[in-house]
Amino acid sequence: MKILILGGDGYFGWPTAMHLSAQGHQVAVVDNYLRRSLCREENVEPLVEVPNLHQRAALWESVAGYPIPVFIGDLRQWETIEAVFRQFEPESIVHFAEQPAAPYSMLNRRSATLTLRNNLDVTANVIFAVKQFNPAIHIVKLGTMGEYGTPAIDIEEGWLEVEHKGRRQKFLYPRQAGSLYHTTKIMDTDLLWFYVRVWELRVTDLMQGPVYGIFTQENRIDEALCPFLNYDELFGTVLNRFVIQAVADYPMTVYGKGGQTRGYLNIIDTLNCVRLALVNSPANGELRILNQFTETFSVNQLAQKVQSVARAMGYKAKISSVENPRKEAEDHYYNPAHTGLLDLGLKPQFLTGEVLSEMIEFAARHKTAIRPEQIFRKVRWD
Ligand code: USQ
Repeated sequence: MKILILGGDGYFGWPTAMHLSAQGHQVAVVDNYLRRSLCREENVEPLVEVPNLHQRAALWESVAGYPIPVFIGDLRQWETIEAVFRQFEPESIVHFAEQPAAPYSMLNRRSATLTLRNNLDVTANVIFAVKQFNPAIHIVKLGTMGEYGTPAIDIEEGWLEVEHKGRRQKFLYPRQAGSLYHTTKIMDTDLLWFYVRVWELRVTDLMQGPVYGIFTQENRIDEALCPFLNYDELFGTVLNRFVIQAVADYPMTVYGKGGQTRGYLNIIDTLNCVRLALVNSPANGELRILNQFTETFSVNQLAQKVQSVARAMGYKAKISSVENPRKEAEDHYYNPAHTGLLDLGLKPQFLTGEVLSEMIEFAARHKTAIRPEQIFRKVRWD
């Protein structure tokens, strides 16, 4: 399959590109290095410097033998997306090309409008390009479990059958996000659903939970192939942050009561889920929604897991409760369905002590690069 990965430089983009090319697909990547430039602007660098896309593609071809063409450009510009579609002629698109961080979207007015414009403009351009160049293209779009929020009823997989005054209809499951970033993902879903109805596009929306991890099957050959590992408050996800904090002897920053519960997954499973979605595509005129996570944990449970493994490795691994800079429920019901990807064949990689100790070892190898001042800067939702 010819697969075009939008946002190919990111935490998921590059590992997905290697994974799909190693499975025999023809893969190309596009990126404008937005994530890198936002990190530089905000002075929050990933733990390890990552080579640029051209360098990573050359390294991957030299060690694994698979070429990955690289396009550098801004997908908000029609000329960019048009040129890439004409040259590569994709059969499937994996759309990761978004500003991915909730705290960044809540930083100030500029970061908010950048998030809105970037995320919606790129999604709209993808839709228009697919319609113009090949409406049979399967769009696999990265959404988020955060679209649903934390309702007091069970979360279904994308849709809810509603009975009202004796009549029934299926609707998109009610969504109420907890940040502007998450709200742009709701808007993406609405845009895609609209164009699925009017233009009969073929779309999978993957509602992913927070991801952790660094290693995949493909990047163990050379550390230069590993993805960004952000541990700062803006771009780092919670478990990756806790691992670095434990190694840096920085008390783990549990926000508020720590009862916030989410559906988590290993980065290896992100790649498996995207591949399974691609090889089992929906029909034209279908918006398929899959909840993409493997286990639910509260923030307290995550901190305790990191603490127990890190202590066995000789770290103090203290946990501290800090005032929650976000506006979110800290003690809530959470029971989301997630059978769709298991039915497609997903074999989950669970959060074991071994997975955690490997992450801790990686962080320890790069301990001198950890900058404690970027761990907590209190980006408040209010
Ligand atoms: N949290 C802490 N301490 C920290 C950092 C986070 O207690 O130091 C808490 C947060 O308040 C939140 C939970 O941990 O309740 C998860 O936070 P996170 O930063 O790992 O995840 P989030 O901001 O929700 O966003 C991440 C990704 C985003 C993805 C989302 C999936 O950055 O791209 O869409 O996870 S989900 O959370 O299911 O919406």
